[in-house]
Amino acid sequence: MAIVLPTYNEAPNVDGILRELHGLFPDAALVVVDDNSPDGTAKIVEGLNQTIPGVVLIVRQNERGRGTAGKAGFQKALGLGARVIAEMDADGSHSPGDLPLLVKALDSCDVAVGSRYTSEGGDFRGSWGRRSLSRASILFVRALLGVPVRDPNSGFRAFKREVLEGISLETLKAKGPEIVHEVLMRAYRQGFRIKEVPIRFHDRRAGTSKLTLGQLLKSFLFALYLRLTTIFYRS
Ligand SMILES: Nc1nc2c(ncn2[C@@H]2O[C@H](COP(=O)(O)OP(=O)(O)O)[C@@H](O)[C@H]2O)c(=O)[nH]1
Ligand SMILES: [Mg+2]
Repeated sequence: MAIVLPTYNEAPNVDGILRELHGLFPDAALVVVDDNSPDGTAKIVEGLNQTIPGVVLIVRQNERGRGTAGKAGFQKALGLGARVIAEMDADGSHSPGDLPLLVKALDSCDVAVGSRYTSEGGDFRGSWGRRSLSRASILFVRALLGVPVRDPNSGFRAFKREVLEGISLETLKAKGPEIVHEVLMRAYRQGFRIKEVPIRFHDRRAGTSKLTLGQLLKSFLFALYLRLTTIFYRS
């Protein structure tokens, strides 16, 4: 198993997350993809190599983006031979404790999506504005993508290896966080079985979000683009 964690300025958070993950999955490779964060995230991860042998660090010097970082992590995980590959944020929003359920769900599906909008899951962030923005954006994204999941924005997911091998990672277009939509849509259209698993989504432990309004708008446009490509593809 491999767990992919894209990081940008997660120095205060990354150590705790990696230790928790190692405690839960001692044999897993923990693939951190850092875009040369100015706050020294990579140095901290490097230091952890001593105590957690499964830590694999990729530092990208000249590239920046949640999307391309996630893709690089997936490719590394496949190269390591992992049968199950998970992805999650490294800021504490995603709880390592929710991951065992996601992995277990793969017994009866190919992609397990960690979902806030399930009866036992939830969005526990303090800001009403952020919770509402997520709810609103999801209505829009869900309608465009046409994928029957309640939380298509989720970046907390587990995949069987075959899924990542089957969706042509090298041709993914998304550079930023909108990659979660592109991967989900490709998996769905390839006929892979998708299930949702409850997760409890929290405020990041420390630091600030890298999601900008511009990025949010870009992800709407990108969802629209994804929709158009499917219409074009069908005709
Ligand atoms: N490598 C890399 N990771 C990123 C980048 N932007 C965000 N991330 C990571 O992706 C995860 C989610 O980003 P975050 O800023 O928390 O976005 P939010 O949860 O939507 O507010 C975190 O682990 C970030 O460190 C980036 O440009 N490069
Ligand atoms: Mg976050």
